[in-house]
Amino acid sequence: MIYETVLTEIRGRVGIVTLNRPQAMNALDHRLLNELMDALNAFDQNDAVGAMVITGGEKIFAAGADIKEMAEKTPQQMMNGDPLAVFDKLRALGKPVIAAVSGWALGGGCELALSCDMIVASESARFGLPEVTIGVIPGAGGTQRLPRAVGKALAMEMIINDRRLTAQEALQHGLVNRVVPVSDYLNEALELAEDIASRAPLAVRAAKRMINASYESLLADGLAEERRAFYRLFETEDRKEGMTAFVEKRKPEWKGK
Ligand code: DAK
Repeated sequence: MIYETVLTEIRGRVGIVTLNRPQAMNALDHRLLNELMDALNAFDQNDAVGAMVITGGEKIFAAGADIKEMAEKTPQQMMNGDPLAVFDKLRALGKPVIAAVSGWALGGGCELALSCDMIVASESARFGLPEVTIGVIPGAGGTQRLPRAVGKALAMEMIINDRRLTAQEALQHGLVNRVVPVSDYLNEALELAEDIASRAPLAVRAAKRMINASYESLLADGLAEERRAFYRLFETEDRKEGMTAFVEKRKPEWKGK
């Protein structure tokens, strides 16, 4: 398959996709997103591949969604085209995907890295979600994945105040797996991917799926369960006793009922 905006290669047992729109800072336009997903799907189906790496260039991973492509779009066109729904498909891949990031990972580029299973960063990597500065918000998972990765306080600052993280800060806050010199980041990611590819494939797939389930869906499940538990407690005698005791300014007498 010949692509225009990504390069693909299999090295050892690792499928590599390189984002390749350097003239546009690897901005994620419609074509690039489709080609990226097509290439990843092909690697996911290929038994010779055990893990995948997405990378960009040394100076830029990706500068986000293509602002020039988006600028004239109507809300309806954005929703109908939904180019960034590609990120949902990325999550559904069975084999682990590592982002090898050097230079800027901004906006949708940062969200792309966040959608991968691990991130290897070069010392020059920089992470940010500047969407608010152009009047939108992260729309490809950033508001949901970033707080889970770095915590609410820092996520608020990054998304609302356009605070950008250096590679070392990203490591310190748990956004990336490791930081290595620029000359090594791709090799480091490839070694990590090769190590994954050498392990029991079904166990690796299951491990990836389950870790992502804990990370992505259990919060929603947990919140729903928490609410159900709260309402169940509302039916108990002790709940009534506790609230009544508060109002009557006395100590409650618990019955365990
Ligand atoms: N889109 C289009 N073109 C871009 C671009 C982008 N995101 N970023 C850079 N370019 C282009 C520049 O316009 C310039 O083009 P020419 O002028 O040469 O034609 C060329 O790439 C080189 O850029 P610079 O001259 O700016 O290069 P510098 O080295 O000075 O700066 C930079 C590099 C990456 C710091 C800077 O270019 C920059 O700040 N870029 C914009 C970063 C940004 O704001 N990214 C957030 C984009 S918004 C959605 C889900 C998600 C999203 C949207 C919708 N839905 C589900 C609906 C996501 C939104 C975003 O990501």
